Amino acid sequence: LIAPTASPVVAIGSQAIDQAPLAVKEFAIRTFGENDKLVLVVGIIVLMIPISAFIGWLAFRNRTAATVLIALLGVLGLVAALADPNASIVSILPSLVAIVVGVFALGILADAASTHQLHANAKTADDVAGAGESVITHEGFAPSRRNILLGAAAGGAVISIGGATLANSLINSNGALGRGKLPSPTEAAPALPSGLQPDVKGVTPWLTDAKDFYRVDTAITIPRINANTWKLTIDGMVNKKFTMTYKELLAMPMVERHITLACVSNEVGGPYISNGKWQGVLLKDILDKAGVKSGADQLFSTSSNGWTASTTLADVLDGRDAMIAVGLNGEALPLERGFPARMLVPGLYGYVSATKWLTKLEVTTFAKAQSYWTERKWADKGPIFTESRVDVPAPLSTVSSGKVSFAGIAWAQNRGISKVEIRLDGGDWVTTTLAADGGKDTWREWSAQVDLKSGSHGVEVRATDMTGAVQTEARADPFPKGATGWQLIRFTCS
Ligand SMILES: Nc1nc2c(c(=O)[nH]1)N[C@H]1C(S)=C(S)[C@@H](COP(=O)(O)O)O[C@H]1N2
Ligand SMILES: [Mo]
Repeated sequence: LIAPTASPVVAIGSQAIDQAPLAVKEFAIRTFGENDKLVLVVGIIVLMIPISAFIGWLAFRNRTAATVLIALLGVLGLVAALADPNASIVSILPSLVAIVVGVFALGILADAASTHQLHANAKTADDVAGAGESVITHEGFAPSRRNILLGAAAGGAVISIGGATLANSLINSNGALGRGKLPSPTEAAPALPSGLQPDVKGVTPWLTDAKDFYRVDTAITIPRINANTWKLTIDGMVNKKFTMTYKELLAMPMVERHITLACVSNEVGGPYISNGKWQGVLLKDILDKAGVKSGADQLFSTSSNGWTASTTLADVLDGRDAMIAVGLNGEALPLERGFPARMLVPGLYGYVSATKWLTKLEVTTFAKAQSYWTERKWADKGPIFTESRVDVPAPLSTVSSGKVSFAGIAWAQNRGISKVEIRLDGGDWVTTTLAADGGKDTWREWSAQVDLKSGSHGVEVRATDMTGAVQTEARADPFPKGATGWQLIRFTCS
């Protein structure tokens, strides 16, 4: 209730994420997708069960050692909570409370269990009074030692899960202080043409609902920032360092733009891409106010939870709509999207551009500063590759033979899509029909109809961007700079 992000489970989970070896992180993202953090928290709670059982067992043999172990577990949570960049003195409270409760609970449970044992022994010796106890337990009424332990385990699990759920709901509720209606943008988004989506059942909606947006970040608990006290600092290689408040940011000229955001961890054909209508202040306007000194080549952004990103400064200043976004689809940013402000640079993968819960911008050089993922060996620069995906038919589905409908999306943010082709069963490439163009920074939908006989088929897709470059066939994994290759899906015609 006092410091949800300092809950021992949450704090240890956050540290596990930041300290985990790259291979483990990749495995977690690949295997559990957007549930990776839920799996981690459940895993921590499950791991606590055998550890607690061991301490309970130890308590019968060496009460002091067991008490020290319980306290050490709490200290672990305390150290993890203090490692958070936003840690304050209240961050030690949840773990301190956990230590006190843990030590007392151990004492009470171990006493209860050993009293029972005493009675059991005494009974067999037929000398209950000699045990010096005033209450004589009766078989069937007295809790057995096993029941005490099971009860303790169940109670502990209920308390941890309940506590974690409560902490999480406090943190994730969309009520952040100062989150209200945004002023209208100075420059509204360009009017959209009709026909952005082909008329095919199962296509991806062109504009992604805020609640359906993909989410990728290292935050187990979503930062809950009070916009009334939030400040953005701009410093580093600038003529004039300054800080600005949320109110000051909203008072600057604001644009509204449709921009497709994509994650570098997306596999070919994967789901980590979404398209939104963003409202924000152009980064160029902010940097002009500060005056960038020559020699700088990196914009290093920091989030309230310590996460950082390295953005190529030239990309921010080359005229594209790189912005500090404060709104998504006509509303203030939802908390999980980075409220009160996040960065967005069309054409760059999120890990080098889309800092959520933004608190600081530092103009610097690549030689001087390394960010969260580049320290973990991902590429310094993350331009988005020209890519495409098949959404209809679904992989391994069965459709009726005859005229078969195909549809999907293609993207090359900051360049735009000029052509999408599909190829059936390794035959010739066929040009598809492009849906209307929503702008060079958004994905573009495509569709086609092909006559097919019954049996098993495979379809491949490839896009060409507005520079004329064709999507590369070369297969590459997401690490270290994004997956490439043509998607191939198999389906059956009945
Ligand atoms: N503070 C913070 N910002 C972050 C991240 C993060 O882990 N922490 N992840 C980045 C990555 S890798 C991506 S792909 C985008 C995803 O943005 P979304 O979750 O709003 O879709 O956010 C970026 N911004
Ligand atoms: Mo990402």
